[in-house]
Amino acid sequence: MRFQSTTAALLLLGGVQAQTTLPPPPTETSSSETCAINLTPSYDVTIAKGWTAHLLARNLGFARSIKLDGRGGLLVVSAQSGIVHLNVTDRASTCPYVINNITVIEDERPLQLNHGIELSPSGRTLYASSRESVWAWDYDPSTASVSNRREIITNMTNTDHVSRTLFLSPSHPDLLLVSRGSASNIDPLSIPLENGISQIRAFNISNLTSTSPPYSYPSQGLLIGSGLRNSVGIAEHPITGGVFSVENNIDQTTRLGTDIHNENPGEELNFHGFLNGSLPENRHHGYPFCFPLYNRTDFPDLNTLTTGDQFSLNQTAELNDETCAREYVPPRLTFKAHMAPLDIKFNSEGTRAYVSFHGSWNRDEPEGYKVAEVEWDAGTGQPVHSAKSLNAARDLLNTGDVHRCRPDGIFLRPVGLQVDGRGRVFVSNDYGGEVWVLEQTGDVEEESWEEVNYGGDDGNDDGNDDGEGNGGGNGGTGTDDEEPAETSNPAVKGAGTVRTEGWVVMGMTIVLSFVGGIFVIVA
Ligand SMILES: *[C@@H]1O[C@H](CO)[C@@H](O)[C@H](O)[C@H]1NC(C)=O
Ligand SMILES: *[C@@H]1O[C@H](CO)[C@@H](O)[C@H](O)[C@H]1NC(C)=O
Ligand SMILES: *[C@@H]1O[C@H](CO)[C@@H](O)[C@H](O)[C@H]1NC(C)=O
Ligand SMILES: *[C@@H]1O[C@H](CO)[C@@H](O)[C@H](O)[C@H]1NC(C)=O
Ligand SMILES: *[C@@H]1O[C@H](CO)[C@@H](O)[C@H](O)[C@H]1NC(C)=O
Ligand SMILES: *[C@@H]1O[C@H](CO)[C@@H](O)[C@H](O)[C@H]1NC(C)=O
Ligand SMILES: *[C@@H]1O[C@H](CO)[C@@H](O)[C@H](O)[C@H]1NC(C)=O
Ligand SMILES: *[C@@H]1O[C@H](CO)[C@@H](O)[C@H](O)[C@H]1NC(C)=O
Ligand SMILES: [Ca+2]
Ligand SMILES: [Ca+2]
Repeated sequence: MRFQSTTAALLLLGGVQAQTTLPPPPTETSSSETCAINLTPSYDVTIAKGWTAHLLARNLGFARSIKLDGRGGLLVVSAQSGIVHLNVTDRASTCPYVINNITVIEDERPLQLNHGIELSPSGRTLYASSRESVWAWDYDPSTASVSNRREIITNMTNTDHVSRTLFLSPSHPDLLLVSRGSASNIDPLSIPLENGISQIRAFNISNLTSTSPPYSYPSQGLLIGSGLRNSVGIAEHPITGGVFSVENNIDQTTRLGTDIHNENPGEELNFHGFLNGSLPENRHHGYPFCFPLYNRTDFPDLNTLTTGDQFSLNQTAELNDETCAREYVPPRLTFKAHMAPLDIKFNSEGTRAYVSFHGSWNRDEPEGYKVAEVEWDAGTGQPVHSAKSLNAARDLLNTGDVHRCRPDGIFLRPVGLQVDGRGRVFVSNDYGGEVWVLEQTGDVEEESWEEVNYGGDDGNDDGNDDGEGNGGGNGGTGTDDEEPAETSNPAVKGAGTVRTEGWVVMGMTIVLSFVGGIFVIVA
């Protein structure tokens, strides 16, 4: 097969990046055949070995967050059009399909729902959000209908980042967490905490009555985290109750006057403590002052910084890398720049989190456009990989060829995630107006993967990780990650395939590890 020699060369030259740019080996496996479901994707995807993927639904408009209602319904927020209920059932096999759909909420002013959705633990109260407000309804899952609309949180309007993610804590269901992003790339309005910008706040919804006035976001609620540019995904670890979020970092970045935007700063996974009263004293995560390093190559004034350390754009007496380290909470994990994480959900065992990466626009070589898994330690409730890891996110579902992710085509831009009782992962795709379902077929054991990082302070990494070159162009669409921009779905072009990806080259499994500044290939 023609991939083999190039693949081996990439591994030798490319170090860690080779792993994400390997062309998938062609295989016969197509989950749509296994499932006998006739929705064929219009673009190629690859799915990790041991998993299957199939397209569950399409024609969903700009599909953002999704929510299983516990009674067979999958609720989908479609920005600018409302909420749809997909009645999902299994055939004789475990293959889910949609029996019928019902429009639950037709969008209209003043709603303008654009991203967030939640359900109370009873499944009887539905929450959804717009740029300005959070709304609540009584919800009947047997008829997929709503009544008694009320506005419960307001005063959230700003430009630029307009999604307001909703997260109802399973361990503390009287608290609704709401994330609000910044009004610009580096937003000075986020500095005064009382502006309520670039924050996650929690609102007590248990004492709301039908006549309660809405909470005002900036001045009420409990501050869970600040200095969070745009933390679109929020999740709670199912065993320990630790709260985590994933953050979309700044674009067009310079440091000491040098352009560093392609590779830095990284995207963040932040840890917020526990809702049982054990929130950390310091809840400021750095924005708009400090940002985490991902890639050390050619980084100006690197000193001892390594992946996960937060740096400042300039070094002044008031604000410098030391201030960053001293004053602000660093991320728990850092991901490759501009992948745009939009959601995070745990499996029920707490051994793994799934993260949707919407995909980049602000880098020459496109990244993201995938669903990845991050390994967790169920007992400690923390990721297995250290904060220095370069490869904490492992690919699960990928766009076949990220270079083809252009505004004139339909492709995979994952947004919302849900995990059902069987451990299946539902994924929405706003640019395709679709929902995918991923399922681990059980023929691979849970395996952890060796962490790759820069090791000690040898300062000698550059020669090992620059084997890729910079082809490609702008893989993005000009609308960032997070932004539910208005979009018209372009025409479907051709049929795609689902291929299974395995790290099998010439019959050997390739494992990359990093030892003392040198990449070693272990077969
Ligand atoms: C909803 O059902 C109608 C038929 O009743 C169908 O035309 C439409 O494509 C369906 N929408 C989705 C998103 O499945
Ligand atoms: C979903 O489909 C099942 C089986 O046809 C039906 O009994 C149920 O009422 C449907 N649910 C909704 C909300 O339409
Ligand atoms: C929410 O408010 C109710 C009623 O005032 C109170 O009993 C409960 O402790 C509050 N929850 C939190 C997490 O503060
Ligand atoms: C609910 O209780 C919390 C305290 O737990 C309080 O801060 C909040 O204002 C109350 N909300 C309403 C609507 O009474
Ligand atoms: C919104 O905030 C303003 C002050 O910034 C305040 O005067 C107003 O009452 C708030 N609105 C609501 C509905 O709480
Ligand atoms: C909250 O939960 C964490 C994790 O279980 C625990 O370490 C902490 O002591 C708890 N805090 C309180 C105030 O109960
Ligand atoms: C950093 O310094 C440069 C040159 O002095 C200046 O143009 C730029 O505005 C500064 N950036 C920040 C974020 O302070
Ligand atoms: C770091 O950036 C260089 C290009 O400047 C690239 O070749 C290399 O693969 C990157 N390393 C990682 C770990 O992404
Ligand atoms: Ca940060
Ligand atoms: Ca970005």
